[in-house]
Amino acid sequence: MSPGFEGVGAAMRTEVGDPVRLLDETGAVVADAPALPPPDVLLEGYRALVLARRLNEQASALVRQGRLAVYPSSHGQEACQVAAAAVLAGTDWLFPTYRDVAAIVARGVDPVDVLGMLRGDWHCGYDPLATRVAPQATPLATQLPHAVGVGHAARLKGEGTVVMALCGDGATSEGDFHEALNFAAVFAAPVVFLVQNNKYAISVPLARQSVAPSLAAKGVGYGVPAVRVDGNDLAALLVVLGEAVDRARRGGGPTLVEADTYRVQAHTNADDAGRYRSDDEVAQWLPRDPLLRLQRHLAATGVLTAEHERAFADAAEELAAHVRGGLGRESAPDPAELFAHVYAAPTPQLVEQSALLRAELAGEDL
Ligand SMILES: Cc1ncc(C[n+]2csc(CCOP(=O)(O)OP(=O)(O)O)c2C)c(N)n1
Ligand SMILES: [Mg+2]
Repeated sequence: MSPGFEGVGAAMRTEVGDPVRLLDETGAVVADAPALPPPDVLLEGYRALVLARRLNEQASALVRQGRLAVYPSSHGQEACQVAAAAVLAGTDWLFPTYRDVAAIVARGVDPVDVLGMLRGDWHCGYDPLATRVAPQATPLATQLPHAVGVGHAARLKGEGTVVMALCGDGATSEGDFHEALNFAAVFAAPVVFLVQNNKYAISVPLARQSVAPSLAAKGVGYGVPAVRVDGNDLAALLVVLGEAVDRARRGGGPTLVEADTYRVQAHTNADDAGRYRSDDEVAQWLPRDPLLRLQRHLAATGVLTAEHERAFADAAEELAAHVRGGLGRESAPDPAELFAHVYAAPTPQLVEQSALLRAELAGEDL
């Protein structure tokens, strides 16, 4: 037996520990909690949550009005969305999925531009380089190796850039997730992987997705420090993600953060969640709502006043009106853009096809 060997039990230990939580469901600070973020940071975070919730509601309504093709709502996951954006510096990068519209907007990108993709106007309605937000990835986990590449390149150039890479529980079964983790670990890439474990991959529940002790445990095999956090506790998310970002910036490499949350609504408007889960299950999560929890905490500690609530509600309505106004206007995408940006230098075939389309659109006799 080699020195320090503690037995098979210790060698096999892959548990990451319970989710970090600072506020319980009533908004009270839990016993032995680490220091909370300052009250002004939490108040600003609550404002961002109110806006994110309103954005989710407005976008879902626009689908029903035929103004958006589809909307994967992050209702119930707004704390993850807000925290992912809040802990980043302007020079950092965010790599979002289709479900992360609220995180992109919390980072400061115009929601009308962001929602252009889900209206079907364009692949990406904002400038990724200017905003430092990668295009929303719909193929699961494909954004993760890209995120690691950007982080690794920044490190090689000596820049202090950190990359926040988002994905869902289902995406942790994809090869890209594992390759990204391994590469990030070996090269100490400054990447924070935030897995929003909302318990479903469309209709597939977590229990049919993975029997790993936790999704964070998947980091252990790659030597990536991993932590679980209550994904409906904005205070805990800000602390955990903030520490991971700081460590990455100092050259400490990647972190895998698993946020314990819940997809309150259907996968998208095209899904009927009633076919695979019970109303009782959903009802259990409603009191754990991230807005409610922080509101209770801030009200009980005298930080949140009625004036704040009014101002935040007004700001949320302003945001919703802006989204309605922008998406209410008909867009006129150029069909020939179909061929743009497929390759840095278009192939001869694409040039030819593009010319044919332009000629046809111009009414030329072909
Ligand atoms: C590579 C790939 N396989 C399958 C799909 C179809 N698909 C779209 S969303 C989804 C579920 C993803 O679940 P999860 O990663 O938990 O993210 P969530 O939708 O819950 O945010 C699947 C299977 C896809 N987009 N990409
Ligand atoms: Mg999921």
